[in-house]
Amino acid sequence: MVEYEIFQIIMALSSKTRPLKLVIDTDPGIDDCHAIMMALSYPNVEILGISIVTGNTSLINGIRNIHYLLHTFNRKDIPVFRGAERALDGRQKYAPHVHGEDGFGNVTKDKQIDLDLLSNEPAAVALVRLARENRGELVIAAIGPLTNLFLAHRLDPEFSQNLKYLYIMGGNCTIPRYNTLSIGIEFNFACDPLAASIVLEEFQTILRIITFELTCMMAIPFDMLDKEFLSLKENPNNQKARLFSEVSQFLIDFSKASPTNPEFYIGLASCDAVCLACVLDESIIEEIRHVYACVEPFGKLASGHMISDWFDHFKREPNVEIIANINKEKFYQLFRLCVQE
Ligand SMILES: [Ca+2]
Repeated sequence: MVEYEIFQIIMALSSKTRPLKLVIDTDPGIDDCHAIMMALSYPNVEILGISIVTGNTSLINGIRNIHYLLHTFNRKDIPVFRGAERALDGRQKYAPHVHGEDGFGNVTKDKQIDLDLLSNEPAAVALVRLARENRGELVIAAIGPLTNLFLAHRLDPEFSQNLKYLYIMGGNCTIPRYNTLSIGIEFNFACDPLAASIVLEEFQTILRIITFELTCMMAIPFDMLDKEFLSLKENPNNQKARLFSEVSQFLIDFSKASPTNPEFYIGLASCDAVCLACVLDESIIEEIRHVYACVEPFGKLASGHMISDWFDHFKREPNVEIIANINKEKFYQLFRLCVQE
């Protein structure tokens, strides 16, 4: 309780400092929903736009989902930008088994949703413009495949230099201590390996990478989820808790039923929420590894695999900051924002 009170004081203090200028680039699936709910609930952040990319679900589903979320929060001030409908190689790789047919746990698929926040400006153009308008200040949280970021970079070679940070939820981790957990290829990088490869190779800004394995280490235990999150939906005034509960159930069921990797599925791994937690409150980061990393762009078996050169075999300057550990208790405190009134 004392810890929580301190957290509240810090939140109040942070609202007095200059707001974080943020754009979220997303493929709105269930963990994207958590991440964005957290950002919308954080006191000192100015969300300049949300750009949509194909990934967990189709582009149109993603656009519908984000409107459903923003309408629930009554946030008509945030523009939504339509991004890439396919990866650079033309593929569309969805994950309906994890996120439901609609990407939001089958909550939005039969609903009439007004797409009133959708801008005419294409996502890549908007990203370039917002980076120019907020030179040196804009932070982008990329929580889907990196297609839109690649396109912005090709439109404007100075795009990445204009950013303060690019946070990426993506990539696998092969730090020796995680070897037993590594799956080798992470979904976002697998969706558009070429875009991921170019972003890591060519971007000239601070790239902070939140790997899949780190997000699994931060899974919310199921008993905590029941007690502190899902039970709050019974309060008729808590619309956030109801949204959280209805959208999350599909992913919870998937996580509980997954027999493939019991080490991961001890709770709800909300990958994108871990990324946004680092964006919103850098103080939760406990360990950063500066390393040269690259992505296999075309491989027959391993396209999208991130290679982190821990032992300097390539003799290249570090180009990324891999977030190797964060404070779990602080992450849980930030995650609770998703359902707090
Ligand atoms: Ca995502």
